[in-house]
Amino acid sequence: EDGYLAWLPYRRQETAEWLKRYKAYRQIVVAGAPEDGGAAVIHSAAAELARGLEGMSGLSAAVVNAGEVPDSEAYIQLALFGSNPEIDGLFPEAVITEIGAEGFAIQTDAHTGRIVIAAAAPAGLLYGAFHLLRLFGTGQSVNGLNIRENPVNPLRMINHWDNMDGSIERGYAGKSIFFENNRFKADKERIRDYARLLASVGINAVSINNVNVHKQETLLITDEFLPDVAEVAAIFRDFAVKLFLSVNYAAPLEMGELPTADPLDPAVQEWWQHRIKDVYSAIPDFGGYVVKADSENRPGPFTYGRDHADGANMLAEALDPFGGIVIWRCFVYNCKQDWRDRKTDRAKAAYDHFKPLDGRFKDNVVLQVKNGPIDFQVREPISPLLGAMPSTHQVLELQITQEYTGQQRHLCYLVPQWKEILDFDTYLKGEGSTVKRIASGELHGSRLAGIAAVSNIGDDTNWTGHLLAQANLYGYGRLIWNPGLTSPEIAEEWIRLTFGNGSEQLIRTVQQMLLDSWGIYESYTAPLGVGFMVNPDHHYGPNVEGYEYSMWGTYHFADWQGIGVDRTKATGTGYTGQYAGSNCERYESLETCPDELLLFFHHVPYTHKLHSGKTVIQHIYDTHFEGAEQAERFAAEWEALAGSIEEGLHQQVAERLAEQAEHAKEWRDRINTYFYRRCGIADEQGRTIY
Ligand code: BDP
Repeated sequence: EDGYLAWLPYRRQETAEWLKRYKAYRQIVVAGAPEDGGAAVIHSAAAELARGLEGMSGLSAAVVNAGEVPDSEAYIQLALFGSNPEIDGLFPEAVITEIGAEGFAIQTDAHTGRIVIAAAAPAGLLYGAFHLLRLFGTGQSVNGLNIRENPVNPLRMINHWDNMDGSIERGYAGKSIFFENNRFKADKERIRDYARLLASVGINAVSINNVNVHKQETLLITDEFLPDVAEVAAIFRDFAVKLFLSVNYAAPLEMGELPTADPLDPAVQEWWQHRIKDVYSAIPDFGGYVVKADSENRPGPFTYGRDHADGANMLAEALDPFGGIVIWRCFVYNCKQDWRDRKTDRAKAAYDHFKPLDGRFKDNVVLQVKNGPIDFQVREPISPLLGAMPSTHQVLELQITQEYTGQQRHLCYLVPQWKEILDFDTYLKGEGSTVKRIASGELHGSRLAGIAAVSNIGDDTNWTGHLLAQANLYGYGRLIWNPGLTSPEIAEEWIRLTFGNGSEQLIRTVQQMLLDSWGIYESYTAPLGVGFMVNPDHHYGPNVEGYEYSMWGTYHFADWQGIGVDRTKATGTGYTGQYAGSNCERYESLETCPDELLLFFHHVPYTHKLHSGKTVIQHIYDTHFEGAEQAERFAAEWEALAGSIEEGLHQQVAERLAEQAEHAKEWRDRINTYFYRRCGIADEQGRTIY
């Protein structure tokens, strides 16, 4: 056992009860598969069912023809609506209309015990198959099933930050599974396994190269690499995942083919049209381009005095005839700012750049907005840009890779963080204008919408380095399919599928560890929403002043009297003014600003009293002592599970948890000592501060 099979090991179910319940289901029948590409997706669905049932039951299972199963036997049937009148007859008309392009219905036929998975299109059958396997795998009843599911978010995407030299920007689990030595990897088996993993949690789109597009990756859209891109796209296609590429905005220039990349120059427009035609002849269902422009030294339309709408629309125009889209990132700010300047606020940048452009983007452009205004910190407020452009399509961007949350050496289950983000009320259209309704496109009636997130996988055998970090990839997919699922539910599913149903103690212990982990990580790192305090560049480990005198715009302004960034309208940068409704006042006022974000919005004395009743400085001391203790508790709790998990798996996690416990102490001591020396205020409990 090495974790390679992730949550799809289809472990042999040990109990007699399980076998009694499910062993009848060993034959899979496909009714009415289409001739075109969809047949491959249905094949993936049927093959997965056979594989899963065989693994779990320890008995043979197979895909068979309809005629081969006697009517009296229970079997699993995959069918597209409209392909078979008998199947259509099983579902009320209303159900058939309710199921969208990617949704599915699952029903148990009371007479025969047959389970029917029905959908409007092949992708739905694939998702339905994985859903059913999840029910089997977590030991739930399949009697009288009456399930109807549609994904809440239309675009459910993973962004890879993989470079063609094989490295991964912000990757913590080995090298790229796509590239090595500036080419595609010859062996693509692993990509196929990855595509299965993605499909199993409902992901439908993937971009395979870094948003920072360097010289070699610029060539991905040329004849040199299009055959490889097409091969990879075909693998993903079998699992209903659409392929996208990140492109270099200055490609025509960098490839030496034109003297400019000005989006309003007809030669540039023609150049892109030409390229895009080539891409679509290689990959007819290509998704489109992801673009990071005019950000962190990447080229973009600003060079030519054009704005982001000019820039995005030019690409959109060229993609439109083929049904492609442009995913234009809003992570745009001045990364060369003077740290002495207290008025320029990086947090304000995305809103200031993009909000005025609302209504100017073509209909096949979608803006990708990071969840927070700064950069994937353990705690940030919600980006005020989300939902603030009612006439523009938007997708929410999350980060699965744990760049600022312990780099997959620390345990940090991010689903609770994402849930908070999705449940946040923006008040943009009155009460209930939550981020999840913005992301899904519902709030503004947006055609292109959804969620994208930066991948946390690499070629480490267990995909994510830290085995328990697999729960973040799993949880991301499950949560964006249905944001109504809870963090404990998702955690429990993942644990049961990964480790089996054998030990209740294991399930409860790991579940609680996952659920506590984000809060614990937050407690021993940067306090009260202030962010950063990490080592520059690689971002691992504590360094309170690592970014304090740099040009990246990420400061905490700690001095001997106080700490925090004044972002109020009254006396600060005015960032709070970007929020709608009562959020603006809530953050503006010290009385109502939530404790956990206090230092993001306000500069306060160390003696300022939080709502919790503690002073800021005592809160810092307490949380850091407690956090380090909790990290130690993780290691001990995991130790106690030694007998109930395969040794290999147990060992992997034990090593990481030991490192976390040690490293949490370093965090504790560096942060506590820094603040103690700055302010000279003793810890009320007299603990050792160095
Ligand atoms: C930051 C990363 C950087 C990325 C950038 C981005 O540190 O490596 O290039 O975000 O999102 O979080 O473009």
